[in-house]
Amino acid sequence: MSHDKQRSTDAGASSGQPADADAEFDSLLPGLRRRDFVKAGAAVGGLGGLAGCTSLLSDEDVEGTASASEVDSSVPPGEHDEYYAFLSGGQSGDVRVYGLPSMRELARIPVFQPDAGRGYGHDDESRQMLEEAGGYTWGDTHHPRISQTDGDYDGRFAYVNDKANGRMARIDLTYFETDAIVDIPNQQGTHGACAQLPDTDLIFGVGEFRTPIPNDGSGDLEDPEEYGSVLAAINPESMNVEWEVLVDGNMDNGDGSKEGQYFFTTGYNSEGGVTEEEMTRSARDNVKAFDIPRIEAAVEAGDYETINEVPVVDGRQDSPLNQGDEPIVHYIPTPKSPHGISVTPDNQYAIASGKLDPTASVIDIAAIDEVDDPADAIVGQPQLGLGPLHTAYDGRGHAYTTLFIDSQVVKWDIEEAVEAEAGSESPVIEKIDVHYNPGHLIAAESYTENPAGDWLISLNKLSKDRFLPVGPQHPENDQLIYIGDDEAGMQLVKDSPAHAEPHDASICHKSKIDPAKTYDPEDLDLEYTDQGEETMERVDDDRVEIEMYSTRNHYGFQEMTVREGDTVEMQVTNIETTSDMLHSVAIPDHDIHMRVAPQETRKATFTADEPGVYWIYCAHFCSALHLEMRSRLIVQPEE
Ligand code: CUK
Ligand code: CUA
Repeated sequence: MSHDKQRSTDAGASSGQPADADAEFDSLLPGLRRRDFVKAGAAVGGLGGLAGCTSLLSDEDVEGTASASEVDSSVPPGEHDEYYAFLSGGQSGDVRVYGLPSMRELARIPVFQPDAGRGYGHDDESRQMLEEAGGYTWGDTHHPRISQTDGDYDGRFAYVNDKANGRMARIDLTYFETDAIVDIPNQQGTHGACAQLPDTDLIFGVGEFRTPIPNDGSGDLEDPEEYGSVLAAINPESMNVEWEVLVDGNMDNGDGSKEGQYFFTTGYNSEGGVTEEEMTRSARDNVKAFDIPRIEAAVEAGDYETINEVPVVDGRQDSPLNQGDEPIVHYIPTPKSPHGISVTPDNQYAIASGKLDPTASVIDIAAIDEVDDPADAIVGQPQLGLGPLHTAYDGRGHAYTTLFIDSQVVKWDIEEAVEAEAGSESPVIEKIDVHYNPGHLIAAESYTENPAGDWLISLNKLSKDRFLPVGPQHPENDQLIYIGDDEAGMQLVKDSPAHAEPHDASICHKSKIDPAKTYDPEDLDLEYTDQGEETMERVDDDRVEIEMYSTRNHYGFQEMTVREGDTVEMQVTNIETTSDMLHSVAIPDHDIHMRVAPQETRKATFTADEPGVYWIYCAHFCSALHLEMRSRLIVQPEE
């Protein structure tokens, strides 16, 4: 692979970007070099203080700098996209599915929040799942990751974290629906989420917030010295937490090495502080490299304490398990508060982005166990720009890193970063402006051993002036960038407004996912009720069980009569075999919208507590007689 550094200027100019970003920066802050600004900014509170960098320009002054790209990203009506992109929904608690490159939103999969559009949280099964997972009405999804086999996507499951309530969920990619949620003991703020590769043997939840462990009020709540955070290893089939490792400091993001040995996390607040000032006092933090086989050996040997029924292994720096030359957790010192971490497709390096430092740290994975001083495992530290957050790969030896403060994506050469002096800008190939302040970025199949190398999405936190104004809450802006042509450089292709608030994504080729067109009744626990098999039975003084079917354009019963105060268990099978022929059971004044897709059976239990007549109807527009698809629920008053 070769590149021409001169091109960085050319490519920048052709996309309308200032050729010399330094000069632009200097003109904004006369007399202050951008590097000095980093130091000054970090000293006064870091990212928070710097986040307004683009705000130095008023909204009116911010102009779209990239001209329309020549790259064809059109997907004609009726044709399919090449890729599925799974984006987290942040505080909306869902996972969105985009088609790429069209950026059309194909689905929203509710995960941690009820969603009437899919009847999620409206039938007994999903309601019970949400209830058992804590009963919260929202979650904060950040990192959706697709299961892999042999280092490639297998299209079976996606996993996603809930930062708000310390949970991990699994999405079944046959049906594109959430099928399991685990409430992780001893962990608050489950942030990073990733699998043990290459075969998804474990799912890791990275605990961000430090709390007393157990956090049940039994210890000293005031003393931060008593707080800790844990890495949780979850069985991907049972979704049980198998073990946890207690560490020093907060953890942030995570990624697994490609051959199963290590799991990496970034961290901040190695100081153990509780205020912003205390958390950013030290100039150094660390990346933790968890040695999974050694941790499992410690669990096997009984070297743990059981807390809330989970074996917790002590991985703090002063733990006996970390003395000697076979530590279970390597603490690799980096500049303060590294944020994103991702392993290169060839498994050579783990790259941690600096956040409060303008560099990324390139960790040589093979060296981790060889070096005496963990710091020596860092073999490259290219200077990338302001606020580097996350890094993705094209499989051609390039890394792409978001620069939150500079509002740019920087493309750089990994091997050149290893060869160059620490702090050198020479590995930088080019930068492209994004709009504005990007968090994650993700390249197609970047988390696998073979990235596709064509498309990249920059998940920008601010959209400012890019769209028609819709009030004070602006949409986020997911920008599509073409990275398939190293000669032409990165090309901005389109803007795509997004509901709050995607953080990370996984992009998978369509050939690797095989969604079902209808349900297989064998996959469901509830029994299928065919036409002619419908039953309505009073099983108790105050309990009625109904099993019926639905089809165009009626339900198994035209009317159902119960008594005030009855508990009604209503089970419905959609007996349609035609794909896309959905029905639903909407019950006015009972807060129920039960969706039934073709060959699906669902059940909802409710109390008929108000006498009267309720028109049950189908809310999915199914045919010309859709409005006539109704049934009377008659609730007779108590005598
Ligand atoms: S995090 Cu949000 S931009 Cu949760 Cu991976 Cu970095
Ligand atoms: Cu069935 Cu509308």
